[in-house]
Amino acid sequence: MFQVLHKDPESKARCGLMSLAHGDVETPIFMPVGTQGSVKTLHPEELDLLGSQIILGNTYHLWLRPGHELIRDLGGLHDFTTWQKPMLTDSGGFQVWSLAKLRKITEEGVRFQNHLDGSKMLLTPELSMEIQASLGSDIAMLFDECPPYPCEQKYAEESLALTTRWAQRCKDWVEKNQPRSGEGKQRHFGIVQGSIWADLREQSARELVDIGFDGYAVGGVSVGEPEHEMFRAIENAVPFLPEDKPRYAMGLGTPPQILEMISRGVDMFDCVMPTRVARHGQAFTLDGPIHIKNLEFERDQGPLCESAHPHVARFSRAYIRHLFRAGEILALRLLSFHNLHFFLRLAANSRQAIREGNFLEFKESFIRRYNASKD
Ligand code: PRF
Repeated sequence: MFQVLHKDPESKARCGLMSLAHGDVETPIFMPVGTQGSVKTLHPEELDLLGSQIILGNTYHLWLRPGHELIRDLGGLHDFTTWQKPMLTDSGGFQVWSLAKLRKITEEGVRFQNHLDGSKMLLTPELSMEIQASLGSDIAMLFDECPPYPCEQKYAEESLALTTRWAQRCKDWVEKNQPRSGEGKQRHFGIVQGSIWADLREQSARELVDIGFDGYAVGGVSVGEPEHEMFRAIENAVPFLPEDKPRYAMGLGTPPQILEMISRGVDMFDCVMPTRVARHGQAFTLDGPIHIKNLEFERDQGPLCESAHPHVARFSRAYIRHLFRAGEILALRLLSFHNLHFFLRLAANSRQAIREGNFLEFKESFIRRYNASKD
């Protein structure tokens, strides 16, 4: 399902092709986040216009509302949303952790009060896999525990052991209930945990690889740790992951962080940041982020960024600023579109640079310019 096509001679960066049930995905890739089955404010045709190859959905949200059985009965998440390209679903553990109340982790799973109506629920590895099977995503993530940062080494150790036991339970569920093989098959990715400890990251990677999955994610990063710890967590996991399987860093990051991760051998990224900050008036540009509400853009007739897509570049910063200040929904749509374009283009330009053998040069010149106007 995954082929490495080009390797950068100077770093661990690589270009690959992932073949999924709903189509092929070129890596490195950025995946727009569509938590509730919608990438906020955008029409699927706009996602196509942006060249999105794969988007994300969330087990936790879709299970609570409208329910995975309803989505299954209506033909699965692709038919329900009309997005017919690949989709990846996160397993729910991380979202229970960030959204639900009164969470309690036990061997069985996570008990919590749901954030919509307060009712008591239990999410287990088996149920997470069952929900993701009903949604029919191309890639289902395993049910893991993401330890908080900071946490004691002993906690990280026990949490990791639990994540490995849960990974085995996920695998057992899949083998028993999804014997289907071949092209249309749902793929399953393990999630490496272990917080900031090198030996735990190695142990986690080795244990997951022993169980055997279609791809591997590094979780438990971008949870409040300093940036160098985040890079170290990736460096400590990647050497123990197979070359010929995709690697995914969950919930990352700023544009420079994404480039740093690509140079460390990561193939896949997702992050709510481009769409979330868009709704607060922030736009990404090659010279770093700008806040469109600022007075300095009142009479700015230039486009948001010289690299903006024509869909957005036709409008001046002055006009978008006006829309934003006037509370016009178009402003949120244009900024969301623009920011996703920026991240998708970053991935596409990285692929091209890797193919041409000059990725490190591309990364360094991008970061230099992006950070130049910081101070
Ligand atoms: N686990 C899962 N989803 C995630 C994370 C994780 O550790 C993170 C952490 N950055 C984001 N999303 N299942």
